[in-house]
Amino acid sequence: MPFTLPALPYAHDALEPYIDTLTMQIHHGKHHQAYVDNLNKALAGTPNEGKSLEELVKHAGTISPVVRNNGGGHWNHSFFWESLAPHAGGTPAGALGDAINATFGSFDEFKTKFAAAGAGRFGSGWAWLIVKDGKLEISSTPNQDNPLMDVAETKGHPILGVDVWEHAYYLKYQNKRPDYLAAVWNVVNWSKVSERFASAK
Ligand code: MN3
Repeated sequence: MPFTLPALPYAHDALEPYIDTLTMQIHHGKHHQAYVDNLNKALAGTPNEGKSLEELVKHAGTISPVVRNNGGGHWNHSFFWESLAPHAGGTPAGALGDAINATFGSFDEFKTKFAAAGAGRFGSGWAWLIVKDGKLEISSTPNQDNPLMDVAETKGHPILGVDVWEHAYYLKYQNKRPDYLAAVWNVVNWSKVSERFASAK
């Protein structure tokens, strides 16, 4: 079964004014669609055809670069759309909020460190909040790699991922990646992230 583009879990304009409508339309409809199409094309007729996306991603080091990049792109974006929501943001509560405070000192400290990971990623990539050995950690990956990959510098279970490719923010924020990263906090779906935290532990 070929992979398909998942529907956005909200309207293209639902994350305004933090993430603009045109960016969402192009990001989901063109960029993510292209990862799906190129992944299907690269897998067709190969022994990896029919494998799950998780299986492909876990073995990123031994699959072809085109499958690694487009499989990672498909996994990362599917995860990203669900990490965001309209009328979201705020401060995470419950076990996740407690773990963030215990690990990073405070929610503000966490946000500063996460933003630094995103802003410090040279070129294109992702910033992540992961669970590693039961503990929270911030990491970043280049290109469309992610912390599930065998090739990741820091491996773990992602519970939040933020796309820092220019295509994620350039139309509205141009070169100001830190402004985009600051705005994203208004649309982080903390209930989804909490759910992932509970199952990753
Ligand atoms: Mn992207």
